[in-house]
Amino acid sequence: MINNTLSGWMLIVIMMSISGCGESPSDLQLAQHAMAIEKNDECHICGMIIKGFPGPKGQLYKRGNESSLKFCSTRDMFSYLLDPEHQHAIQTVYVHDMAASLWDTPDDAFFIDARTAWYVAGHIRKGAMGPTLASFLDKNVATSFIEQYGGELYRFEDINQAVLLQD
Ligand code: CU1
Ligand code: ZN
Repeated sequence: MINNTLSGWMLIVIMMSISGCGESPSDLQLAQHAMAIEKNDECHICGMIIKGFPGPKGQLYKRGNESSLKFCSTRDMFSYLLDPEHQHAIQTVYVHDMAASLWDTPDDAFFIDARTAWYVAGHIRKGAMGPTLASFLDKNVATSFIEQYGGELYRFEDINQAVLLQD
């Protein structure tokens, strides 16, 4: 009985420190985790239902936000992200690691940090909106993707409108 009460209190104390009681929201380390793409989620750019289309998806959090914007394709995500109006407000960005996924059914357990991912543009595989960026955690996997499907290798910061528009 005493033990139960004690551990109950400890749990409350732990939970208070996790949720950061008393801090202002701007001080909080926001929980901007990669979320699963749900059945009815629509692409923030084109409005398509995201699920059921091939190719890697993206999602991002704007600074200070706790819900992510989701995109049907890495291409639509980058066109949002490269817009000068949004660019500086973006905090966290995720894309699928296609090494761990089938192209037609990307697995939401394998979202990775988009800023450190490797990208292939100009390959022959199609995403939800046609040509798209294939995204990978591992450079070697990206390179073998190129051997099979063509295209060129890019880092996050090298991607611009011209890269997005190539097919
Ligand atoms: Cu679309
Ligand atoms: Zn879209």
